[in-house]
Amino acid sequence: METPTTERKKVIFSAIQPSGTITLGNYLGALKNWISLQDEYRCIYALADLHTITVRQEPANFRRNTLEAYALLLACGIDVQKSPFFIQSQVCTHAQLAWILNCYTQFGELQRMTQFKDKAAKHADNVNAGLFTYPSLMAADILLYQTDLVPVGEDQKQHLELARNIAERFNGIYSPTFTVPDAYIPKNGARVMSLQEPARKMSKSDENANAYVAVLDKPEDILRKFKRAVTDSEACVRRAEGKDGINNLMSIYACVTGLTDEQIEKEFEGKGYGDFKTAVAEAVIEHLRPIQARFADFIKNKDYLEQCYTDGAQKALAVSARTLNKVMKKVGFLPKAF
Ligand code: ATP
Ligand code: LTN
Repeated sequence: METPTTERKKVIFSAIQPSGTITLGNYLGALKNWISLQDEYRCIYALADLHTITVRQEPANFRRNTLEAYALLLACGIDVQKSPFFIQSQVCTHAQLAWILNCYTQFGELQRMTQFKDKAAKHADNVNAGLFTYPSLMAADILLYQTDLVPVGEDQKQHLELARNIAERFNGIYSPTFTVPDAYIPKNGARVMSLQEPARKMSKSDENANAYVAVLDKPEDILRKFKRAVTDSEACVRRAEGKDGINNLMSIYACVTGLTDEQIEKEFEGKGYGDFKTAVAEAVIEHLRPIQARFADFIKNKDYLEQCYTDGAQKALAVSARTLNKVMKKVGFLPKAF
């Protein structure tokens, strides 16, 4: 009797911007999950560098950030043998489909995006059209790969909803063309908060470097940042409403040690915040140490990095060109004869 062995793995696509130094928030909230999904799913990952220029970048910095982010993600555990990992600007189908999708996206829909409103307020001197149409490019990224699931944090859910609407609209006008993607909300995802203002999320573009821990921060800087973390005056390590700082440190500690809240509360019973902060810092330092060591190796080997992102781009182009060709045919563009 035949056994069904070739069931299609679900496709996962996600991307991160090389807009600065990757933080513990990005790692615990997003990247750690990307790594663990690689066996069960067909994963495709990208650095969304076309998105990054919606905020002005200094060219040399931008180039360095992109290469470093690529090396760091490899160091975190993206396995390019399993998961194509590419740089968005090197795969021309993304900008091409984004233009087409712009013509199937309503002005009013884009106007409702909260990230646009936030970023427009933050960069009032440069509210460019790219910042406004950013969600159609993100929709193109996702839809080009017939993606089933998109692992993202809370902050990207609205953009994903728009991508679904665009896909459904296009499929409705023509015929089924795009898979309609779902958000993938990881079971053990973490929302890491700022160490200085624990009611706000940890963000790599925070002006205050004490508010975030970068994955590549030196051990002494990690220790100092945790020691300065804003907490409360109760001096009791327990999770409770209104204890944003301690709740955040407990979540970080739980994520890197695998302990439960009860186990953590027991471990620090009768101890002060000083001991707890040091323990969190040390656990984070140990967790990041092997990643930092692998990063140091990768970043020295530019030829290897180039080989990986070139291979990733070629694989991504082959898959995405199929979708783009279908779309162009359906819209009615005259086929190329070359
Ligand atoms: P920026 O400050 O430039 O907006 P960011 O640090 O918010 O950047 P993004 O590049 O927008 O990071 O996000 C990359 C991924 O990391 C996304 O999936 C996002 O949901 C996730 N992420 C970002 N910040 C956090 C956080 N503090 N906690 C958990 N996940 C996060
Ligand atoms: N907008 C995302 C990065 C991003 C993305 C994507 C995430 C660009 N394209 C496609 C998931 C799928 C961000 O800023 N975090």
